[in-house]
Amino acid sequence: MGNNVKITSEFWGRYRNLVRTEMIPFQWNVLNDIAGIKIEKERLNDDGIPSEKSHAIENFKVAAGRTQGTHYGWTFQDSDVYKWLEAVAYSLREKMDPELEKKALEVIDLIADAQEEDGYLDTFYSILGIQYRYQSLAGSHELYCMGHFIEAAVAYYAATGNEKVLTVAKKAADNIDDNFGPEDGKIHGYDGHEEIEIGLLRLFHVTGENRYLKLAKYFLMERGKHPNFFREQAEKYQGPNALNGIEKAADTYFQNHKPILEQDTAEGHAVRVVYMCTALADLAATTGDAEIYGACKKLWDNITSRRMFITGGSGSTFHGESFTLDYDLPNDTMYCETCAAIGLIFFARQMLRIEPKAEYAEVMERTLYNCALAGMALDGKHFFYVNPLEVNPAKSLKDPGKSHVKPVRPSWLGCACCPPNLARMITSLDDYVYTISDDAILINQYIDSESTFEYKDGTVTIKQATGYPWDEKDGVVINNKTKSVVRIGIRIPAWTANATLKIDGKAAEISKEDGYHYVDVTAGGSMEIELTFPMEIKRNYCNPLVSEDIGKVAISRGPFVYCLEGVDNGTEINGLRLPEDSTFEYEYKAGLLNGVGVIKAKGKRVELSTSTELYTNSRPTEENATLTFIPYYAWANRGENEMEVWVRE
Ligand code: FUB
Ligand code: ZN
Repeated sequence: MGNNVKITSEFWGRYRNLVRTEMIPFQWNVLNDIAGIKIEKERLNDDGIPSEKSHAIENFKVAAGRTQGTHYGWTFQDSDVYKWLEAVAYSLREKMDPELEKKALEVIDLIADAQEEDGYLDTFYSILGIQYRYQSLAGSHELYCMGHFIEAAVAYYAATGNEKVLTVAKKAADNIDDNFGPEDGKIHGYDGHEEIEIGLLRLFHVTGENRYLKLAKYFLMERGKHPNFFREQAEKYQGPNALNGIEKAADTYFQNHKPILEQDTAEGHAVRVVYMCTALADLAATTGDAEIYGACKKLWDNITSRRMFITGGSGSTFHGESFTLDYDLPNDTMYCETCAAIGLIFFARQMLRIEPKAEYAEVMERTLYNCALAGMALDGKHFFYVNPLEVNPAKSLKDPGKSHVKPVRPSWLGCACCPPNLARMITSLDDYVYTISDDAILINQYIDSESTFEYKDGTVTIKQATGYPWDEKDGVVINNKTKSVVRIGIRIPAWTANATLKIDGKAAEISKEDGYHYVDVTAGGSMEIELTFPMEIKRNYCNPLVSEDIGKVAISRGPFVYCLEGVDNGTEINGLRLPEDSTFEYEYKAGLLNGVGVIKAKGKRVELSTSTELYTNSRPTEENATLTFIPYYAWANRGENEMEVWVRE
């Protein structure tokens, strides 16, 4: 039976249905080039972005010898298919759908047919020159793609018991193992984009095969020990263009500047960093290695306390889609790629396996309900790659430095890493609600759900009844059907100081241990917990070292960060101000944006000058205005308009 978390939440139910009924079929059509949509470049006027079509399934057909043709798209085009397959796996886990299963089985057959005899799997090189494989790892993404396939295969196998997909994954992993490692005759290197490490660890967890753990560790520990590795490969490389100039990127771009255990700050490409950290934390949790854990902790602290936007986004510049430096968090030129948010959620989940600290669950929540969810439109068919905290559509159109900051979500993007990543994240949300360890079961996320865990010598069921994320209560019923006392840690949200608790109907004092309140449920017994968490509307301020946010305030309620959007507040919204003493009114509007809590406050608006002069010596005057805030995730669903999270106070 295993562990089963059945999400019954209205909020998440809608999203998960949307992924199943709209997003997965839509993405399937896109991957097959039959969606009839326009694919947009993620940056305007960038000729290097392939955006005529996806061609992702066709690449496999060509590699499998089923059709004639050539490869089209990025070197990592295969990963779009793998992430789709992974999302299908979780979706089938939640609800069997024979038609979808049929499609998935066809895709698995196609992937198996595209796999080389020796296990190598990558359509780019299978089509364009297998003799050049593993020779341009800075940009080739071969191991990255196989890592995504392995993740999908493990998920599909776990959901359905399909042996074939796991066999293909093991063959691919074995090929990598045959070609990489410390032994003479093998390549002493690693992929330019971390991901294979995550896949190998997942394969280890499902097969128990030590070689995969060893290989994942090898890739992680080798990284940064050979900063010249990519350059040396690139100098010799004669194969098809897999590099696109990436080999000239700084070592930090690839987290290749020093060994991982010595890296104190998050450097370079943000998605790469958080994927690397996810694998590193999984390795630390799996092996109990304190030094590796220390490295995870340093990077976690640096990201979340110095380099993360209030929405949970990360990556401060589009140059290299990268981190920059501490406290550099520009609101309207940043990157905040959807995949980086998703990767941070992965990282948080692994950190929770290592130590029961609610800060990981808090960051997971912040990132999930804000940056990650903003990555998709409410229709499940439009997606952001970049998630800004401030947008002026005219500037995005005219300023090349802001052409990546789109005011409206495109249907699909030339680089399509984010949409299928969202699909697999949302369909696997059940894996993020709890952390199970021998010491305790942690309730990390308040999500209406019914769960059964095989635990110790029996089972434990936990039912959460909550109207979260809008409502301020979670009723938890625990049934301990084991012969031991079971410890449950319930996260007390950090965003309120006024939470209260009742246990079996009686008020109880909250005692926080690293953010969790622990209770012991007797063997064979049950317990009812009622947690109330008032969702005060909060004013959030940034450390003044973040120069962009000085004198500004961001509004939040519960897990949601709020924003002002032009459609509710008119144009030139930078001219709005929320004085320190204005009070808030909150109303849940069921008919707006699929149901959102709206916050209103009295504020001021700079009166636009009647003069056209650029500079004057008279201070602008202000008029009264009502400011209307909506949750950040729901912005850009009502046409093109301005938006800002940080508002002048
Ligand atoms: O390189 C593969 C993916 O494409 C990255 O994770 C994204 O940031 C995008 O660059
Ligand atoms: Zn992405």
